[in-house]
Amino acid sequence: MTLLIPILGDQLSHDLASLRDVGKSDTVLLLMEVAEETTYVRHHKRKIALILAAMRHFAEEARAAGWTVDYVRLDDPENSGSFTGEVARAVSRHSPHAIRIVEPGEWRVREMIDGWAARFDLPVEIISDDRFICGILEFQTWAQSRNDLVMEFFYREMRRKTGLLMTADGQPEGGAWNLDKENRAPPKRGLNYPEPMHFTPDDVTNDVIATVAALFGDHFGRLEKFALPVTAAQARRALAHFVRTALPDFGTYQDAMVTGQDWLYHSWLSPALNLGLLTPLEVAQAAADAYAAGTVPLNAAEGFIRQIIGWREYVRGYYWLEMPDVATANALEATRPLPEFYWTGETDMRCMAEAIRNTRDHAYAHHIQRLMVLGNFAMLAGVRPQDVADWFLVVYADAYEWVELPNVIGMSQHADGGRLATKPYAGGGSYINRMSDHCGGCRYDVKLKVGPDACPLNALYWDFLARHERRFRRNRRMVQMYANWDRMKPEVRDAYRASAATFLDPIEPAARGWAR
Ligand code: FAD
Ligand code: DLZ
Repeated sequence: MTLLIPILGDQLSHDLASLRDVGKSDTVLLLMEVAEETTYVRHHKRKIALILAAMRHFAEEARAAGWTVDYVRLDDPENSGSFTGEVARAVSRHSPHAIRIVEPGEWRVREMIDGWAARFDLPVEIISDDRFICGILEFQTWAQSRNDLVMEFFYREMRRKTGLLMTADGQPEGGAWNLDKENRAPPKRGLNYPEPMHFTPDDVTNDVIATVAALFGDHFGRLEKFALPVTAAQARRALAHFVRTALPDFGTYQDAMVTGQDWLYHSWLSPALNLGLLTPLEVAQAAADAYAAGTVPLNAAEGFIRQIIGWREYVRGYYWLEMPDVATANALEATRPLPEFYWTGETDMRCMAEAIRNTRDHAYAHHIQRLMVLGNFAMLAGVRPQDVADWFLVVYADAYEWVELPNVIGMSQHADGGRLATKPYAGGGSYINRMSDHCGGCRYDVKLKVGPDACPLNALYWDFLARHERRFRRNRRMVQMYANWDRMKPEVRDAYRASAATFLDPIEPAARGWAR
């Protein structure tokens, strides 16, 4: 009697639910490097290297722990290229009596797995992924009990559930649930930015890097200077390093952007978290412990914990609640193709060029770059949300559809019509100028409103509000914006709209084949 346990590339946790309460001697763990996963979008080279390196290290560690591991490499001449094809070959090799697997992160893969029982004529047990703090059904129950899906209320439930930053009598530590108002400081001169912990690739990782360079050399992004953690032990060191060096200032400067500073006080832990090298609970607990020890202030600990047990859990629940329709949602009826400069970085807008450089070099950009620079421009310009979603899925080392899609379609493009965010995250040049040092060195002048030398975001912002007036005018959170628009003379409004069109019309659309 053999039990076959497939472990997917983002399930690299030694305490995975499928591995509990099974005998090692009659179980085979199956890890599969497959072309369908490496190319269903043309992922950033660094992202593929990270996942394959982490998979190979995980397999080595599992073998050392006494498991029988069947590992299929990309260069195996018999490799069928898909999860289903590789499970079929493993079924022939091992004749299992059953298959057991933790639910996958993506709808696409769930549909594949749902077909396995009939296809292989075997019992297939699909287990909840309890690395998440909130189960899929638990989120659905919460959502059904509410008129709207406000993250803040979900987050409070997660604080109560985990007990993180809660007093003994069930109140939020410090008296307030959310200290975001303290977390919007612009960058100051003279700040010291810590470097995240870098890890020198070992032979296993170098072998993967060579394979990726050979097979995926024409994919977007840099592979050089790969330094990400690829094991749970490394990821734990990276977490401890972050808590010590960056977390104390994480809250205050969470929304800041500085030219040449690619991480500021952010953790860069999302790649490790999303692979399963760290659990959300241990990451959040480390921040709470640092607060309890007096080494980080409350606004930092609370702000960071909110991202993990609030936003991260919330978007995962939202994904499974809203799929599959949310993948094609386009409430603002945006039709423009993604501009080519998202791939080349060749734009005079310094904020955009800097965010794209960071993305190309590290498969990383921090949250405000993703939301208020790259996402904001796409939404203001009316780029088709599915083009935007493809780009985000390709370029970030932490991008899996369950977390990328809600952030793109819901949070950044407002393409779900406001189900996730009550107001579009739209900003003009003055927002970028306040929160970054980019505008000083930009070829465009942020103080100019219209014309060829004006920051394009200024006209794009008003053009966006004008285009979507019917939808947004009655939004309580946008009353002030429309009051400002109403106060403008008609010729000023026309000048904004003409300036936006003059900027957008010549933009070159992305060449086909960058993403898919
Ligand atoms: P930190 O700023 O240090 O935050 C700590 C952790 O909180 C992150 O590691 C992450 O796990 C979690 N977190 C913070 N914000 C979010 C959020 N909105 N949703 C989910 N988790 C969050 N995150 C991904 O993990 N994968 C994606 O593909 C992804 N795509 C995004 C696309 C857009 C348009 C936007 C606006 C955000 C996206 N995010 C995504 C969320 C967020 O930007 C990243 O999690 C974060 O930048 C990762 O860097 P970090 O680890 O340094 O984060
Ligand atoms: C993203 C990715 C890539 C690039 N390659 C693989 C792979 O070869 N084998 C694998 O098991 N997983 C890979 N992944 C991650 C999967 O796409 C991910 O596990 C599923 O989408 C479920 O979230």
